[in-house]
Amino acid sequence: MSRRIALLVIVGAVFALTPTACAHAMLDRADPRVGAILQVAPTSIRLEFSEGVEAAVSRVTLLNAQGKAIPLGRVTARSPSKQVLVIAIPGALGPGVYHVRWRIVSVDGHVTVGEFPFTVRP
Ligand SMILES: [Cu+2]
Repeated sequence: MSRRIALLVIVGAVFALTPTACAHAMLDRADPRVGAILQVAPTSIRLEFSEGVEAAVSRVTLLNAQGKAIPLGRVTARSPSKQVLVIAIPGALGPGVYHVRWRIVSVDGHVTVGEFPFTVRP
């Protein structure tokens, strides 16, 4: 085997060992929707990810326009595939712009973060 072919074989083996199923958990769908303008204040946040996530170690925060955190319920996983997180909003949200910020750990142990706004209109 020539040296060049040996090198190609090694590179191929490294690619084969990289788990192709490891796509990081990205936000697929959200309720409230990303950028939504709502007439009625939401009472929960539902986040659907592209991969299963570990609810126990995932964080979701809701910030008002002043950057103050709104108290939320516990993060719970809702689907058998663990791709859906639901978080209750116990208090009534007044009119304004809010930001949902998430830091989640997918079942493969990788962390992804993101944020999106929604608006409550009176
Ligand atoms: Cu990953």
